[in-house]
Amino acid sequence: MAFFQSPPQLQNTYAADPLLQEYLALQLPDALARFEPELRHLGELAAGELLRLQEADRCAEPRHVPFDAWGRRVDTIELTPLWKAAARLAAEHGLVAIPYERPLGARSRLLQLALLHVVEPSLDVYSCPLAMSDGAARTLLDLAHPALVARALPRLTSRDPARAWTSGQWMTERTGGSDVSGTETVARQDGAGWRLWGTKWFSSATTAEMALALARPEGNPAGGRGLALFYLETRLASGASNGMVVHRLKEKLGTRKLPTAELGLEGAAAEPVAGLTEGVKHVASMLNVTRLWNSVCAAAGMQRALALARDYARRRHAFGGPLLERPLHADTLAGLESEREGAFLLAFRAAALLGLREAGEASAAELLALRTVTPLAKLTTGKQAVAVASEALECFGGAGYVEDTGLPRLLRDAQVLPIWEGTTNVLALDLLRALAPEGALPALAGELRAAAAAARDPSLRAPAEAALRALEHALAWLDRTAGAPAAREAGARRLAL
Ligand code: MFK
Ligand code: FAD
Repeated sequence: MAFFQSPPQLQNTYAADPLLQEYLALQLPDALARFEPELRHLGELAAGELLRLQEADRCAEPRHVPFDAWGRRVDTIELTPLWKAAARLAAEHGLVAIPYERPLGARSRLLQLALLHVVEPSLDVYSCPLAMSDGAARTLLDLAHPALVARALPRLTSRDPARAWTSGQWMTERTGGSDVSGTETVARQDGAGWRLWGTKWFSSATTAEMALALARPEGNPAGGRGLALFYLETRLASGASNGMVVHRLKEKLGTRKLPTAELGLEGAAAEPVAGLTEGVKHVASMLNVTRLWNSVCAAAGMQRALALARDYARRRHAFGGPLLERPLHADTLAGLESEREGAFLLAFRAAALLGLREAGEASAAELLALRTVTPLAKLTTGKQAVAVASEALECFGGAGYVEDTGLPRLLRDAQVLPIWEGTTNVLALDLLRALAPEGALPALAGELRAAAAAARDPSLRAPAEAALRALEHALAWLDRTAGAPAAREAGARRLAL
């Protein structure tokens, strides 16, 4: 009889993730029993119904319809079926709402991101609009604009799919995404309100109902500080477009289900969120939340790739037995597992610190640690995600390179993680910025000391102790480069990694 290889199978993504279970048992000992059925349910969907939809939907892509049949400009975006299911599921399970409902106080972020971790790789990057919605909610609250909070927060955090909104984050322009100081979008006063004119060059999830956007109020000076942060809704009450046109959707290497548009703002009505300057500083709350999501999604993507590779290693035989019994293949998988465990723990430490801040329970040292751990987590896990996805694909041999196995998507979707929300270099420079205030380095050292002390098995203290030694070197290096900004910038990535 001819041989046919049995394909990799995914198990319930909560039940088959011992690290996640152990972590939650440690962090939420009093609450896990209450939320475990939901985690298990999402794990079942992720490995079952959603995965089947994802596979069936593999070749579907969002479509931009610029005009209706009668020539009217409509700019609708037709989404893929999985995206519609993802929008419902995300609202119903409170994937954005939980940290604002705060059922577990400071630990609510852990619950939210654990649910996300379980299901995210089966949502075809619907995490992108969710991350930006969470970021927008956090930003409106941090900037304390009561009217906008009252209008948008109930929508962004709604558990009713018919009421829930998502938000865009419109920063990048043709002039730059890392450096937004050359932003060409202009805000012009129109009576009591403002209108935006310009082009946003990468606008993801163009279907969002609102956005936070950078623009330069007319007459403001050039440079970053002359930008302001604006709130706008994408449709008017009539349903007509709020002065926007979709020029086209980008044709991208990955994230193919995510509509990312080149967007024209042609007099879009908008409202300043926090004054008429300092837009970059004001959008920082959003950046820090979406960077956290990026880290958790990176860890989740690694776990997905690894779960499939591990299962395949039991099914695929070579040289007389299953691949899993070949010592070198088993060692390769173990290496990947340690990468994903590190990524998971780093991302969730950032989440825990954000949760403390949001509950008003963070100490001064924890606030400083949050500011450094967030870029560190984003830049590290983004790089790991690409390397792990690449190695995991190799674990399938040629099958990993063949589209209808569904595996190449893992690598394509991972490749965006180090690029958007700040490239590796930009985040390394952000780390220098975050380390500048007095107390930041001791706060980071405190994190590592706590990690070393918490290790139950003494052999597990070694990585934290090694990191502490690295931090001492970093301190010495920062001292040496105090008067040499170019050397400091050149070494920023080495320092961070
Ligand atoms: C998988 C799903 C998850 C993710 C989905 C997301 C999809 C969306 C995709 C996107 O990519 S959206 C666009 C994301 N864009 C970026 O991430 C921009 C990358 N560039 C940077 O982050 C630059 O560092 C930055 C634009 C911030 C540099 O601008 P400036 O004008 O040179 O900044 P400057 O002067 O250093 O900082 C201005 C103020 O902001 C300073 O405060 P002060 O005025 O008090 O001194 C900074 O300290 C503050 N700041 C900057 N970054 C901050 C911050 N504060 C807190 N946290 C930060 N991260
Ligand atoms: P550049 O800034 O030109 O960077 C080019 C290279 O220069 C990079 O390697 C970078 O690390 C390096 N570099 C830049 N500055 C420095 C420095 N000072 N020191 C050392 N190296 C440096 N943006 C939005 O605003 N909203 C969105 O919804 C959105 N969605 C996106 C979706 C996708 C799929 C992608 C790929 C991008 C999206 N972006 C979005 C844009 C994204 O945030 C930017 O592409 C990113 O921030 C990098 O900006 P850039 O493309 O202009 O690259």
